[in-house]
Amino acid sequence: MTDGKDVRSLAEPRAQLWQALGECDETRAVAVVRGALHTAGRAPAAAEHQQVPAGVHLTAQDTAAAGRLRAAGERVLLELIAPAQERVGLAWAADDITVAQEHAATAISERCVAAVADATAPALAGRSVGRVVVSCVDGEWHSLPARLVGEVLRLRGWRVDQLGAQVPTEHLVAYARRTRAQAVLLSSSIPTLLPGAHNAISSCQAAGIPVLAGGAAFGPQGRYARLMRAEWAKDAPDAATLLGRRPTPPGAHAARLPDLDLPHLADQEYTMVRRTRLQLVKQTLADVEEGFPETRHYSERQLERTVEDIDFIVSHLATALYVDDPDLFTTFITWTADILAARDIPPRCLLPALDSLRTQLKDFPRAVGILTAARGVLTPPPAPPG
Ligand code: B12
Repeated sequence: MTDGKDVRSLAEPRAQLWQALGECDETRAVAVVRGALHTAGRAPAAAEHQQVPAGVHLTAQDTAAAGRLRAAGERVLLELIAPAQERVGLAWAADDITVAQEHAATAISERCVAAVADATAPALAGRSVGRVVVSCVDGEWHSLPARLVGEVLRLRGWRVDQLGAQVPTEHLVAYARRTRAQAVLLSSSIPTLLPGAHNAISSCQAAGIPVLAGGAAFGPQGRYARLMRAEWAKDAPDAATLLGRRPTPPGAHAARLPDLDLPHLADQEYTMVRRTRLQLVKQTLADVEEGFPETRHYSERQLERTVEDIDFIVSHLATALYVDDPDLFTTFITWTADILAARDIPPRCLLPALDSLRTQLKDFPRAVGILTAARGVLTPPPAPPG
């Protein structure tokens, strides 16, 4: 990290990249990234006193220069491209950009990551401290976070096999075994995929392969990864440190049943909610139409969206039951309420759905507790007078 006075600060490229993403200008975005690499990769003395002429490339023959180029690549990935992507997410959530603009910006970010990989390739020659697989959980489309992590590890000397988005667990395990990977780095951004992540973790471990989990889905400080007995890293540098300690491969054994890590699953609440999901969604839609008469005039598309939203609510409820954490659901409801508010839809429209589910699941104490907590988030007590 640098302060504002550092001549190699990325503040200016950050603003330029954001502008290029907003204008969907891929050529400009890549030029900004290349320029930032060049600036960040300069030796401090050179950066302070000299102008390095454009077109002069640092090569791997110069060890110090190669080291600087790798460090610059890491900074550009984590301090320039990653924050831009996070800002894209915030802009979408605030309804400042459309889904199409968000897709376009992400495609450009992917191109920027590739530009860093190309530019830093000469600084890597001959170095490999080991081999790892980086993969998304089955069903996970957010491949860019995993890609960023993999690229940083590559810059730190690891040979990285990037498997990308939504990798079926059996294929992940087979691949990691075949390549004798020292670890699988598992990425997930969407909490509803946690049961699948758990399966991937225990299947890899059963095959004797250590797992390092990361990404927003694993919760604050990776609390759900730990629940599933995986190591967790908050970011790529953290992952590199953990990998450097050479995690001990677990002995090969049969994959664990989820209940072994999560004894609360014995109450069957998660299983029942998962199994009756379609019925729950159908009844909730009927109750929402009852409690929120505007929905009766919805177009087919609006109705489809409402069904998707209810399905997302039920899936998050099931996941909160899986990890036995009401916070997972209340965080999701707060997020949904913010998304709705930014689109001038009153968050209270979620209440009929929560109430319907609470009635349908009245015999499931953990589910009722979670839904009640979420209701409390949407209906905070009135502020005391004065
Ligand atoms: C781009 C994007 C997409 C793209 C993904 C394209 C791609 N190729 O990656 C598309 C359009 C496909 C998409 C789809 C969806 N998305 Co989206 N998406 C995003 C967005 C804007 C950027 C993701 C990103 O690249 N982030 C940048 C990286 C750098 O941040 P990061 O994820 O935190 O990763 C860092 C660390 O967490 C860590 N890390 C990550 N993985 C790992 C792994 C290991 C091993 C380690 C050590 C570390 C590590 O290192 C990373 C680098 O520093 C985010 C917003 C955001 N804030 O991230 C939303 C976001 C993640 N998406 C969201 C949602 C809801 C969805 C959809 C459900 C939308 C929908 N209704 O269809 C779908 C889900 C599809 C699915 N099944 O996966 C929400 C999730 C909210 C939530 N709590 O669930 C977010 C947060 C948007 C928002 N602002 O609300 N999305």
